Amino acid sequence: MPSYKDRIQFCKNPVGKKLLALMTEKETNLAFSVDVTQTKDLLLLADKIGPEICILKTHVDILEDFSLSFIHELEELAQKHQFLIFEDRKFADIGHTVQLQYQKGIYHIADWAHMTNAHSLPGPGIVEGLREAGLAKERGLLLLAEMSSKGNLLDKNYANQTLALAEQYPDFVFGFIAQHKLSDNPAWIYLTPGVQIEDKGDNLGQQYVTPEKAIQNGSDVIIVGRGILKASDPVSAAKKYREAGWEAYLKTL
Ligand code: 5BU
Repeated sequence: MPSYKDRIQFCKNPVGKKLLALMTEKETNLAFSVDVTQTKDLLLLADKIGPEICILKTHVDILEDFSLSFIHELEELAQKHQFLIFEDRKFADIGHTVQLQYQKGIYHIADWAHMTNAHSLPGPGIVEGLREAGLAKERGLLLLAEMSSKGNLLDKNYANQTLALAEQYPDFVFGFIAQHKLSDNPAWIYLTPGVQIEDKGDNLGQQYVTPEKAIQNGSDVIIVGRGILKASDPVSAAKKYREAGWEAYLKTL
């Protein structure tokens, strides 16, 4: 496999390029999914875990005290620790509606999230709606090709059709949320959720693979939430995941 650095030239989206460069410089392929409901907890964790990660993944709609000043503080931390912000919004509507959801409402996601994601289910319109709003702000999009949850309906054919959809918009779509690599095109970046060192799952259908397994399956970025959040020492857990992810990557070179 070519290195993250060698793949920058193939990537046509600025966020994808930036991510590969940042991973190379910082030597981390760890994304932290900071699924907490209070902004002060989120900011505290972002400050502590920030040095270990390439991406901080948010679900802003679970925050009970969202505010614009919170976003400003988050942006400052992203600058301070050099990570990208990924709002895991999973858009799933027609182009016109997702464009409004991306730019308007309370969250104004397009204004601060370097990247977000969308289901491919609605077809090209969803990508076009987000792309129209996101390109001018130099944002990037990930398409959901596979999910980690038990019994999900995203089969092989769905993943392949998602890949074909992405291929139409390489200036905006720079990769996938997936459990496996879908193509040999070095431009695509794969982010994998459902990663934990103890690959046990939860009681609501989540299924886990280990960091090594995710990277062996062709993923580039491991996304870890509770493996870090619920650890007695989240910072040392993050360092452990960072090391496991990076070691596994070096073995693929
Ligand atoms: P966990 O605590 O590491 O299980 O959290 C996983 C996160 O990744 C959580 O925010 C989910 O919403 C997200 N996720 C996922 O778990 N599986 C998927 O297939 C997708 C997203 Br897409």
